Amino acid sequence: MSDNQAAREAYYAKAATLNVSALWTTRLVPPLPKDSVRAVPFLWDFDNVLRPTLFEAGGLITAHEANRRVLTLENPGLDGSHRILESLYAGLQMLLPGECAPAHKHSPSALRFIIEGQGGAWTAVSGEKSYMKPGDFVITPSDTWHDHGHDGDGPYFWMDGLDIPMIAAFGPMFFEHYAEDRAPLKRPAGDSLARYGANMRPVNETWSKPESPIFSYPYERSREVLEQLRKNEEWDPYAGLKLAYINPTTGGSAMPTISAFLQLIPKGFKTEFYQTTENTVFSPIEGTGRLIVGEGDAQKTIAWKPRDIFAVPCWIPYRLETDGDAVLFSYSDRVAQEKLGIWRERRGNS
Ligand code: 1HN
Repeated sequence: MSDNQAAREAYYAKAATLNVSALWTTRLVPPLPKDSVRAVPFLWDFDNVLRPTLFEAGGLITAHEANRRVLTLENPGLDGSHRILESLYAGLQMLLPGECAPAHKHSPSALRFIIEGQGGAWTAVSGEKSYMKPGDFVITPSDTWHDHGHDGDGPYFWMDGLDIPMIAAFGPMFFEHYAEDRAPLKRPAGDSLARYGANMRPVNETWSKPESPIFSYPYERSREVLEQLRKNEEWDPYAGLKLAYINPTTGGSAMPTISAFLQLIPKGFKTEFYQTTENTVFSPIEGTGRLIVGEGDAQKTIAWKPRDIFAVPCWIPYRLETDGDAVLFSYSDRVAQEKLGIWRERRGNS
């Protein structure tokens, strides 16, 4: 202890009253992410926890009354701050037949990943409906009117992924309700995919927005691509076969702040330990397996099955192993980190 410790303490107390602090008393920039990242690896069980808990809310509140009937996935390390990981929001939404989730828009961008549903539910984004099926990846760009409806049978469940914590870090949170429940339709269902989803584009149309012009990426088509590419048997030792959802006009990420992926890990394959600065949320679609995450005494094995949702924080070493063939959807903040120049990965011991 320094002999002028009391004087220093008095100084720090005075500094606080002047709206300054002494940098040398803080650990503002620790040496490694393990000292800055508070989120922990965690899995939410769909069949046994999320589904029944959200289904129960169906008897308590309508989608219309709730605006969005969503259970937010709270990372146990992040003190109920409505984040699944440092930079990402995740929720599970339920829509029942005949319900209306009314039109609104906001500055955060959203993705939906459909987990359960027998057909008939749709989301309308910027005046275009997309009918949703399990495995589909759907985007709602920043500041676009969107509402959801359900003309079919049985409950629908989807995961909502948003960049809310990133927008909150900058500040500009905007949210607006549309004057009516439904925003007007401007184009037929499937228009955006027809226009931009066949390796073609309307010849005199320009597209300069930061997000993909395609609202919905149907699972059928993405799954078929994995099946074709598996014939090459060229497996990435750290990921199996992993494809990114893109904006076809740029080749970059479908969303400007969130990257989304579909991944096939073949039967018996074990990915090798991998570290990345990106924060990743996974939802398995087909197959069962395990996430092995962390180092030394803190290493954990977390078993997953279809429809579960699990989160892997920044820079924690992890690997995936599967029983049979497995297909996983995931989303991360990779594209945002790349734009900021901070994205890193570590393969093996390099
Ligand atoms: C939102 O607008 C939706 O439109 C879902 O379905 C989840 C979570 C936080 C803020 C806005 C939706 C959301 C959300």
